[in-house]
Amino acid sequence: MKIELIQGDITSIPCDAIVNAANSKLVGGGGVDGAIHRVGGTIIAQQCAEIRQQSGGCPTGEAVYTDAGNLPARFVIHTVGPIWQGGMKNEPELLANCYRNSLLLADRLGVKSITFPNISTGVYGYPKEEAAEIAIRTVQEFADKLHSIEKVIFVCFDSENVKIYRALLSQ
Ligand code: AR6
Repeated sequence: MKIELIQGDITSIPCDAIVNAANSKLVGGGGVDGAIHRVGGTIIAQQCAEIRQQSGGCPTGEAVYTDAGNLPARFVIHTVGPIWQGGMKNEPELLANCYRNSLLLADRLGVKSITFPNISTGVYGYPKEEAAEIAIRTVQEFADKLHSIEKVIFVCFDSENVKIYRALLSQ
């Protein structure tokens, strides 16, 4: 399995599955979530509403999926990162769960390539360096347990995250 790093807008990068940093009600919002709903179109919100009706939404650390609408992908995997509250509220485990559960779900869907944003590092306030270490470590730990996934792409929007990921991935 290959790990790549790209700086840019996750909605413009073709892949099989795009991971969204959603909220637990799956109601859409700002940041990457807003961009994914805007570009993907209303089908994503419609399917999120169905999930909400069936199961109430998506708990922190879990992952669900919808179609990708007009995005250059087959699926959107919606995962919910933890809100940073100082680090003593299980945030590291919950953030690792986001990456783990998104990978497992994507693998079950037969996904070959998957793009991840820097979950929780925007509105949810997770420190970027710590979040990047968890993201990379969790993906690397799972590499040999996955069957269909051939490529994981970390998509960094801001230059601070790009620098952090570049340094960690070159170690
Ligand atoms: N492509 C890739 N990354 C992006 C994009 C984009 N188009 N736009 C922003 N980012 P955030 P969170 C980066 O706030 O912290 C939403 O309202 C951004 O630079 O999108 O998990 C949801 O509905 C940052 O590094 O997600 C939730 O309520 C990263 O994406 C809440 O925000 C995550 O920032 C989730 O907060």
